[in-house]
Amino acid sequence: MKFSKWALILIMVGITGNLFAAGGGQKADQSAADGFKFGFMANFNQPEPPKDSTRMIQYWKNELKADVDFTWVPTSAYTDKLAAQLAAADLPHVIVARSPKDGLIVQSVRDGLFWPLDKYLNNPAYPGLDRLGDIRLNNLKIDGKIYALPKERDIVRSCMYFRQDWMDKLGLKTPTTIDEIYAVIKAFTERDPDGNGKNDTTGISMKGRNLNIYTTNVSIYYGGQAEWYLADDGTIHNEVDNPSYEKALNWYRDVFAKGYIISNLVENNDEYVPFQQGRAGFVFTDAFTDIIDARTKLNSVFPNATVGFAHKITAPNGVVGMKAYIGYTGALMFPRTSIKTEAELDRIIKFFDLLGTDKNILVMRRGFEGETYSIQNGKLSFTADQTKRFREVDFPDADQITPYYVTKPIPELTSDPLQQAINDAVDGYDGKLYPNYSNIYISETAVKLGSGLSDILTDARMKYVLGQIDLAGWRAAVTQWKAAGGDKVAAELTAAYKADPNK
Ligand SMILES: [Ca+2]
Repeated sequence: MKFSKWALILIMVGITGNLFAAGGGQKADQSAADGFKFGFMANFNQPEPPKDSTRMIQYWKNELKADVDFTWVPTSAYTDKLAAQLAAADLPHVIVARSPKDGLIVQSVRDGLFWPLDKYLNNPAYPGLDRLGDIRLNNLKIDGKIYALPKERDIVRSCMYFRQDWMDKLGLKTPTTIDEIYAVIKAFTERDPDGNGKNDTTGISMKGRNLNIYTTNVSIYYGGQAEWYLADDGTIHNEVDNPSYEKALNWYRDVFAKGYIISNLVENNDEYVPFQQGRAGFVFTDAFTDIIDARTKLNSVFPNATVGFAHKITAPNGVVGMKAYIGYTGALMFPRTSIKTEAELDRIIKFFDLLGTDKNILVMRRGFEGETYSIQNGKLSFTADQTKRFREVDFPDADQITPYYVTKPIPELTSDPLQQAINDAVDGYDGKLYPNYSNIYISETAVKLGSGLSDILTDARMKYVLGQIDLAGWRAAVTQWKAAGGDKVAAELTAAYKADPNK
């Protein structure tokens, strides 16, 4: 069934009443097959905004029957543009929110500007949306409800990479515990892994400002959890309350004192540089993609050097775990100013659910078989040229407009064994993922105080690792931080958690 032009205009301007219900229950069930129009404001990263003639937009129009009126805004200008449009209450049916929990969006949600989506989630009638997963969706909650569909990204991101050629030379195995990590960085420092007869290498390279996030990682390797975690008593605590956190700090303090980490930790602003120069052989990271970048840089100096990685570290309590990354880069939101009725919302959400079928995910992820990928023995593969055509010509900025971007309907092969090992590690990760409860709930105190509050811990953490203060000094800083707002943040996160009917 086709809508008349007038009906389409009614939908566009959002003054329609119960148009879809008027067509009978049958009609509402036909997903997007009838063809319809909606407006969509999104950011783009390519040099030019995607044209309506691209394969991507033609696919939406011809195959998915969605005639979308896009407003493309350069990523660098997007946040200001969205703020202006929000202030004017002039929004299309769908918008990208680059930071869907920043103050302006949270206030707009509390003012009733956006539709809640909870009724579509964990709902068997929307199997596509179900693929987005609870971790991502929980991280989008505002006051216990979900108002956004995540533009999904990986949740499994914490790992470490190292000079595999040094490991091989010294007879070391991929580390599986914090003590084995220690053995690697000790050997990289003390056993001349580059074989030049000089005492000129060390273990860890790190940016000084990243000590905070990689103290969390080591705390988890000692059995801790994410930065803000749910304790057994049902209240939310900061990691500094977990005994594993002091163990992690002591680990770094010892590593620094022994010289198993770069000596200019405080000033170092680029963890790649000592690694690339062959001065350090081990790097913690929260992005698997860094491994490939690091290898490229390393091989520009040492063409024969090889890189390995580890991501599954077993804590003393026997648990393999890592931080759950937030799992999205921006999200799609649905303004009430343009979508006037639940029936209209149903229709648009059905479209985004339809994007979540295997077939449509594959199209938005890799394009078309024979053009930008091929399938052999049930596995998908593609060349660098095909990827370039997909990203720059056929499906430019596809990752800005689809919720589904890291879901792989078909296993994917690459010709690079290291990249393949990374893909397999991410896809096959079966350890624990610890959510950060400050991603799920909002503390007004944390918003108000911003980074000024965490600076207290950041300063003390570094001083303790460098040996400039003792344990009593660290604990005094924790007490100071709690009094300055840390306790209040914990209380507010706990209250929000307890008030959440869907926790
Ligand atoms: Ca040496």
